[in-house]
Order: sequence, then structure tokens, then C-alpha cells
Amino acid sequence: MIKIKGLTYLFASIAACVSLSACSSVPAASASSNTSATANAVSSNASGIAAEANQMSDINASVQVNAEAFPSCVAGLQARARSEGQSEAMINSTIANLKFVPRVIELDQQQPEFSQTFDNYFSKRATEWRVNEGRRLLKKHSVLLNQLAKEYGVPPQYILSFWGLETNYGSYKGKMSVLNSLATLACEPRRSNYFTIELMQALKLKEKYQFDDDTMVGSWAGAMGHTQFMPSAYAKYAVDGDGDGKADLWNSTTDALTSAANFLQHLGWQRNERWGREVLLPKDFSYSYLGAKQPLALSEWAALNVTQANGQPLPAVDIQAALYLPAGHTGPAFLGYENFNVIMRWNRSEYYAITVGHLADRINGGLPLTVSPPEQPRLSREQVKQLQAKLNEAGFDVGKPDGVLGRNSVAGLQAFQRSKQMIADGFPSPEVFSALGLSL
Ligand SMILES: [Ca+2]
Repeated sequence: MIKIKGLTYLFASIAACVSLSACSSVPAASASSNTSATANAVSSNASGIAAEANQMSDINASVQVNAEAFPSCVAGLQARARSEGQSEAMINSTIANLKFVPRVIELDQQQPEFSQTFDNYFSKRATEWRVNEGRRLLKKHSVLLNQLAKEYGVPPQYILSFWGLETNYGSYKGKMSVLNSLATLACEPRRSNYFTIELMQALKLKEKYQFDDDTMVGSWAGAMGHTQFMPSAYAKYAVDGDGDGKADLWNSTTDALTSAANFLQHLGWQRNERWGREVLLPKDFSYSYLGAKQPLALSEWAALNVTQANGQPLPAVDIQAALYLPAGHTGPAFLGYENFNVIMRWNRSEYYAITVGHLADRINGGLPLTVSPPEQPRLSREQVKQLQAKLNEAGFDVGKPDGVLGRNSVAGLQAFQRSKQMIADGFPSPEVFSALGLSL
């Protein structure tokens, strides 16, 4: 079990950004609506445009290099398929006819210039439409969903929430050729190994189930069907729920939802446990325990005067929970239980895990968040790098500035905040930038 979970985790972490929901590219931020920051917003926006122009010319060059190398790469893929015992028809017809797709390289290499705020992410995904549609589908598919809950231990609202977030309940499953997308990425040196394995799996699925090319469509990175499974997940966890002899994640809702339940069970879903919950922190909270690596028992959180969002005490249940503050101390606070970690194995994003959990609660009749996510400025990678460099200069070691606020950066930021008697939430707020002598 541990081994399976370890392997799955590896898969999930590599594949974190490949499904439709995971990382839709983020457009460069428009000028800030905060008038006091207008001058800075204009100048950072201008440098953002310049950075974007450089990025596009790098991407165009990369597309050309990859296009030229594609035919010889395909010959290599044919040899690989032969060594794996795939049929001559597959090698000489399907693989021989694979096409290079420039758009896939563009989408793969476009680094968003600005980070996404929690408010921006959450409000686009946990929408009233998704809540209402989820509630309608909860009734419509109640027999199947209750059966899956019994067999796999995953309650109906969670399966619906994944389905809603991945493909809008199957209304948008992606339209790109999975084989061509995977071949294009397999021939791109950066993650060639991973995508070559996924391509070989996709070819085996095609052979096993006799899928035609019109069926095998998905996201630009090869995620497929109602719940956006990569080929290796499809091969391992897809289930023929309706019993027609074929696990078809595009055309059979029963197969797709059964497969999602099976996948979640294998990722370690805890039967009878929630994902976590929104909580309220007391005014004098110390923020000493923050993030996935510093969980406490629920009773310990209760002893720190953390309550449910409605002010009621936390339940007296013996489980571990970690605190997440996706928008800092002015935004909502969440405790994530073990199932939060399971959701992160599906898609390694804290925003995603909170959104899956909250949408599931709403579908199940729950209320909107008690504390609404605040509107916050989007930070560019360059701004985060400057923040990291300043923290290093000030003696709070956060490692080499990379523009990404990882665990070390958050810990360093908290230490800095404590040294200035600021609320130590580890969040890169305008106040933090200002205290470090940086303008936003
Ligand atoms: Ca089936």
C-alpha cells in the first residue's frame, strides 16, 4: 500500500499541471485597481509586457527546434514501442502518423508572469452554477453515487466536486488529440521521459479498447475524459462501471465516476472523514503551526481556541489537521485533514484541494465561506524574487530567490514578521513589501 501510494504520489506531482482544471494559463495582470499603487502598477505592467515578449520569442524558437527534431524522435518512439511488444500496425500506422502540435509546446512553456491570488482562483471555480448543477446531479445520480460511497468509501459530494472542477461535469472534456499531444511532449526534452511513458500507455489503451482517434481527445497534456485521467492512471484505475466490457471515461458517466472513486480510494481516501473545514482563529493567534508540514491533533487546535467557522467547538475526534491560510490572516482559514492530502495527490495545489473540499460541502447543502477571500494584488515572479532577496539580505535565509514562495520562503517570511512585531502569517502582503523597503 505504501509503495502504491508512493508511486501514485510521484505520478500526481509530475502531472500536477496537466489537467484542464490544474493550471489554465494565467494572463498577465492588468493594472491594479488600487489607485495608490497606480504608478507602480503601470511600470510593473510595462516590464511584464516586455518579459512576455521575450518569453514568446523563446517559445517560438523552441517550437521550431522541436518541429525539426520531431521526425527522428518519432523513429525513436517506434523503436521504443517495438521493444515494449506493441503491434506492427500500431508502430507503422498509428505512430508513423503522429503529428507535431506547436500549440502544445506553447502551452507547456508559457510560464504565467503573475501569480494567481486565492480570490481569483476560488471565485472562478467554486461558482454558484457549479454548486447548483452539483446539487441537481446529486439527485440524478443518487443510486450510483450511494453505491460508490459504500464500495469505495468516497461520499457522493466529493466525486461530484472533482467532476465539476475537472470538466464542468463532463461538459468540457478537451478536444485535442491525446496521442499527438503526448507525442509532441515526449519529443520535447524537458519532460520527455514522463510523456514517453504516458504515450506508450495511451497506445496500449487504444489497442486494448480499440478507441478511435476521434474518441481519444483531451487536454493539451493528454488528460482524458470526464475526470481528466492521464493514460497511466487510466490504465491502473479506470473501471468498467456499467459492465459493457470497456472502461470508457469519455462516453460513460458510470465508468468515469466509478473510476474516480476507485482512484481516490487508491490515493488513500479516509472513509467517514471530511476533507477539512473552514475555521476561525482567535485574535491573539500566534501562527506557530502553519502549513502541511506542521499538523496538530484537532484537540490541540481546540486548545489554541481555534473553532469551527460558525463559532462552535471543533469536534472531539482524534485526527491530525494542518492549517492553511491561502490569502493570509485577513482571508479565510482552513484546517486540512488527511483527505486534504489525498486531494493534493490528485492535483498538487492547495488552492485546488480547498476548492474541491468547499465545493463538495456546498453541493451537500453547506453554506458559503464565513470569511470571503479578500481581493489582493497579483505578484509577479520578479516581485517575489525581490522579496526573497531582501529577506536573505536581512538575515532570514530563504535560499536562492526563484520567484516561488515555497516552504522555506514562508518560514523566513514568518521569522521576519515576528522580528517586526507583525502578524506572522507568512503571507507576502503589501505591508510586508513595505516593511522590507520594497514598493508594490
Ligand atoms: Ca463501460
